[in-house]
Amino acid sequence: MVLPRVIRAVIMGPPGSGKGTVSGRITKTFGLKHISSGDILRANINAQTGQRCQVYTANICARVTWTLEEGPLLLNITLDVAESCKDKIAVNFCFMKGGVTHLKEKKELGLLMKSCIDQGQLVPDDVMSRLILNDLRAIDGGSWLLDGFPRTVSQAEALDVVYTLDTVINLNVPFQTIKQRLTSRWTHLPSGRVYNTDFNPPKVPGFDDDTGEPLFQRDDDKPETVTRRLKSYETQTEPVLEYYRSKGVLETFSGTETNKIWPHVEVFLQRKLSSINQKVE
Ligand code: G5P
Ligand code: MG
Repeated sequence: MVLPRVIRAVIMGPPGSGKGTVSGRITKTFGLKHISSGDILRANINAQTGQRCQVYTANICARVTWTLEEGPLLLNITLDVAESCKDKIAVNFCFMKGGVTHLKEKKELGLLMKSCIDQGQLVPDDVMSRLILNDLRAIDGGSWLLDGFPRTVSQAEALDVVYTLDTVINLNVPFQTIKQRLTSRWTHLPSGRVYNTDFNPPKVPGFDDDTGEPLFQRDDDKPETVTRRLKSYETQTEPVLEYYRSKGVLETFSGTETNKIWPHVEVFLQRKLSSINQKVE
């Protein structure tokens, strides 16, 4: 389906409600770009802390003669190539004077994100908003579907300053259903593709269907962490639903099975797109 004009949408719902699964179907059917805050955080953690993927580091030091009063300047170039992201080799050039402060800060930010996620807590609003708004800027006018952001009223307000949303899809799935699902989830970290040993198992157990790369179980899917994530959803994210309801953009879909919820989401989005088209004509 060809998109008529830029569409900006958000998908919300408790942890494990199927946001990633439904987003995959929306992306396939309607061609919006899927931006998952959790996937972005996990990719940042991998890149910055070197965890969960092998990192080869080559330090090339070159002494450069400098004519300033302070004397010679040490030019330190660090090249990191993550084995699991061979097709997306990241090259960081850090020009440092007086130590490795910049790299150290990046690593500490990665550890902060990891520690929040592992404890089932939210990453601070300012870090999160900067991260996501940067990514949205990079899309440069294309249509997108935000999954997992905003998660607090403060994040919703930060998004509002820059973009007007066309719709907010809310997946309303009972907490009891969610707890069972998350313990059997397997994720392909580089792409964010999710599997479930009961609902949508991979063709080869433990490996991604498309790339054949290994799947991981998320650390935050432990039962006690899931309980904390659900609590934080109730206290910090549910007020965001009210925020969007009052703006008239919230559309809620309730149920316990994604396959039953999805056809309603699909029809809703088809109608939404054709009403936007009519307004454009
Ligand atoms: P994430 O990564 O955004 P959550 O907690 O919002 O994590 P999660 O866990 O990714 O959400 P989901 O995307 O809603 O869940 O659900 P999913 O992955 O599609 O489905 C869950 C499982 O159920 C899968 O195995 C799927 O196959 C299966 N499934 C789907 N439908 C069905 C069904 O009908 N039946 C069955 N049996 N199974 C099904 O965020 C992670 C952390 O990052 C931080 C926070 O610390 C957060 O906890 N974070 C942020 N912090 C601050 N601000 C933000 N904006 C942040 N965003 C992320
Ligand atoms: Mg998800």
